[in-house]
Amino acid sequence: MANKEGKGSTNYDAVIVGAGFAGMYMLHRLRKLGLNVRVFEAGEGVGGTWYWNRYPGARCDVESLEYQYGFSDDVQRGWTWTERYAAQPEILRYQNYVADKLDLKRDIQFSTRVNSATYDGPSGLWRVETDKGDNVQARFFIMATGCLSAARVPDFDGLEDFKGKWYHTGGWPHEGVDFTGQRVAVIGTGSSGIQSIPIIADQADHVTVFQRTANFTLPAGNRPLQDEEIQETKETLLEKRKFARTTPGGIICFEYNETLLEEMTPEEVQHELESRWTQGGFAFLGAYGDEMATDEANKVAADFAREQMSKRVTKPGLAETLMPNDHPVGTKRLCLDTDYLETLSKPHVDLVNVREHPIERITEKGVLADGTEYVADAIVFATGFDAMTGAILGVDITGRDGLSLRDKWAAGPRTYLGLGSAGFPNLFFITGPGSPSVLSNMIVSIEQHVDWITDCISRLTNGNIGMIEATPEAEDEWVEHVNEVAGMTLYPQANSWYMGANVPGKPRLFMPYTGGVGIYGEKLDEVAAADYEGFRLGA
Ligand code: N01
Repeated sequence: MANKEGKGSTNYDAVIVGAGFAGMYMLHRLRKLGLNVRVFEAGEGVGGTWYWNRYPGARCDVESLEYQYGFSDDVQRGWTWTERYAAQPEILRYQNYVADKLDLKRDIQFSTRVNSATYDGPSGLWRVETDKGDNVQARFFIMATGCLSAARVPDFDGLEDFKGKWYHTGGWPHEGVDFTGQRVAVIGTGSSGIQSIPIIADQADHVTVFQRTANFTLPAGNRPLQDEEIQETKETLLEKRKFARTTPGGIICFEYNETLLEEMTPEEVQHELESRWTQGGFAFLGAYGDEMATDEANKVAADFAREQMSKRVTKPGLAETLMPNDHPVGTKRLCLDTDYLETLSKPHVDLVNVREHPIERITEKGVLADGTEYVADAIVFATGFDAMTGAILGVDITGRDGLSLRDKWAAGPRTYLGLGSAGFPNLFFITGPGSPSVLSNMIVSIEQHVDWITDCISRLTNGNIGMIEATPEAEDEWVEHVNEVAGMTLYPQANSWYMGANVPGKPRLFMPYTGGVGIYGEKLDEVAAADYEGFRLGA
């Protein structure tokens, strides 16, 4: 199937958009099939999320021994992590190590953004156009654009008047920013704000933090890794990854307790909450089986979390503003921090609650909220992303019979298994909406999808089958199932980016699949074993 014209031709077997973890592994697998592949990447290097998010304090919230590829013993043995939670520079170095080891960069065209992709029915090819004037064709078109890659600065009036410098955490300058001696305004208290504020406050003369929603945060407990645990992982990683794929979150450093709250004694509950809080990370959301399912059970964990958080706040009167009380714990992404709450108690850091009185505008000198102008030399927008659909719909995708994906998804994303969408033949999403994705260890979910897509393309190629497309019926059923399962959890209660709630006008629906990586993987296997049931295979 490889294109006879070879590299440099405008015809490819597959075009992949994005060279983060997903695009890199997809490229590797398709090349192994003998396909001629082109990857387009907007950044100047590989890395995706970890290429763009260079803000101070950027760190993964999944442990590094698990947040790495698990498909090659050779690759994993050649890399040694240094910290329990790797910082962004180390993860980016790792990605470059993998890209070089597998010689991936020769098939990646950097500094190139894909503008549009149009399916041509008669030829069965996708025509892909980029901002650098490329116009290429490919049988398979694969979106490896990540779930949190369309950075969003809210539409504040007056930003163009601001005389200082401003930054978004998701597009941080590569040379870094030195805030020494400055007054800095930080807008947003999600993971990015909570990670960056302590480091910014270490440098700046004064920091004003604008908080719209107080978030649950727990100490990350970061530390250097010990030689023994590194070695143990090297010996067992590939085996452990098989097991990770059977778990709800693709993470094995903790287990979800399936016992319901009412079946436990108060002492047992306290023990579970305490030990998981101390462990740090998402273990806290698995203290008992109904923690994310009922308000009553969740409240016990939320009260515990608030109590622990309060202990860390020493500035008089501050704790009340910092206590999250408008959403169940875990329904907005849990934050892991290092010294966040302690930092807010420092004399040169002020917290402004903009929940009741939203930011009115940006002025020449700073930020205006509730009639007060907060003067700043620099503004940091830690305001998040148009999550899960933003990067996909950032490309103007047109499928069969002129169907626009933007139109089709106007009321919310519709996919079959998060992998494909009816009306868009041979288009695959890696960790698309409707798959576990952001509720899991992303690399486990990426590998799950890439392996499935590779097997699928191999089946098509070997069977001389030109086309695969989700059927509308299978898609309708899957969308309904995703909604139904989300409805069995507390997740839809929060105004979160999982729900699209952070983007004005975006349809509100819970986008990831809450059924878990293991159950979802069984479904993927069944579909493939039934010769891609729910998809139409054609000439
Ligand atoms: O973005 P967010 P993020 N006025 O959307 C506020 C992953 N990640 O970049 O909550 C005032 O969570 C907004 O307020 P509200 C991780 O999955 C992981 O921090 O919408 N405030 C919120 O406080 C994470 O969840 C890591 O009311 C406004 C903040 O901006 C995801 O990326 C590190 C506003 C945005 O928080 C996104 O995190 C970083 C407005 N107009 C990110 N608009 C780790 O691995 C928005 N906000 C640890």
